[in-house]
Amino acid sequence: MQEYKNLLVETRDKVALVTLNRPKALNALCSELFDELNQVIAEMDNSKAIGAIVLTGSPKAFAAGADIKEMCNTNFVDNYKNNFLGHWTQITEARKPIIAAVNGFALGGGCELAMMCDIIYAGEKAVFGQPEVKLGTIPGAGGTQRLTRVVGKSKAMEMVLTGSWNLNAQDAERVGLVSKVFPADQVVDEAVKTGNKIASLSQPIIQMAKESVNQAYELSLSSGLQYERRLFQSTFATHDQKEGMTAFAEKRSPKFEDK
Ligand code: CO8
Repeated sequence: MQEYKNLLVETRDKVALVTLNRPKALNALCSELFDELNQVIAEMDNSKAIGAIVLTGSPKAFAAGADIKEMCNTNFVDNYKNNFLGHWTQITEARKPIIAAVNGFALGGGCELAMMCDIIYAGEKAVFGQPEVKLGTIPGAGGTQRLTRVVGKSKAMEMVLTGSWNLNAQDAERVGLVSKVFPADQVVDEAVKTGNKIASLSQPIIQMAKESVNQAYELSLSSGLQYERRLFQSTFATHDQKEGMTAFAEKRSPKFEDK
């Protein structure tokens, strides 16, 4: 497997485990790290051997935000011309499910990166926050948008406007930002377990299910329901739908063939 400067990549059965690895900067998201992340996610998304991706950081920090030192002297015109952060949301285009396993700080871009994933598991000491206003800027990759849709206006405003009001793991689970909280040393293993459970199912069906859930953030209810129904109907063109339902009727485990 290719070596990366800011990432560690390993496979665990059918799951790619991608670990942000810039410990001295608490995994601050510099451009090079993000380029590598986009590259590895695209590669895993296209790998037949991989059915799900787990993204994690260190015990102290999932990621403490975009790299402040790298961006502090950039200017508006260059950022605008180069569409700064434009490709940082590329991972949301992955077809395979991505599970964030968050320990420690998930601040600023770190919180936004976790929210770009499909499922978030958190360790008991995880902390989610959007401190950008304290740096004289605002969230730039979903902190005012994805966060608001999940936690609602009042909590999102409190987090974004004060910059110091953070959600701990338990509160993040209560409001639905995080789906489960685990002891810190178990969160990665639990995420990998869930990833392998997903990877054992039919990949085209999982892909359709992810695509349909994501439309809930883009479409009106009636359009979303229509989209869902069409994809549901499409599943009946697959081998795996026939196999899944036949196996149920025959009281045996299905053998999905990803077709
Ligand atoms: N950028 C660059 N370096 C960082 C960052 C960061 N975001 N966070 C920490 N570091 C560095 C520190 O400078 C320090 O380096 P050094 O040892 O060379 O001085 C090292 O990491 C360790 O950090 P601390 O000594 O500060 O560790 P503490 O345990 O004392 O504090 C904190 C931990 C509370 C997390 C603290 O480091 C902190 O407040 N960090 C900044 C958090 C922040 O403001 N994040 C938001 C950044 S702006 C942003 O994310 C914009 C989002 C844009 C979109 C991104 C798309 C995904």
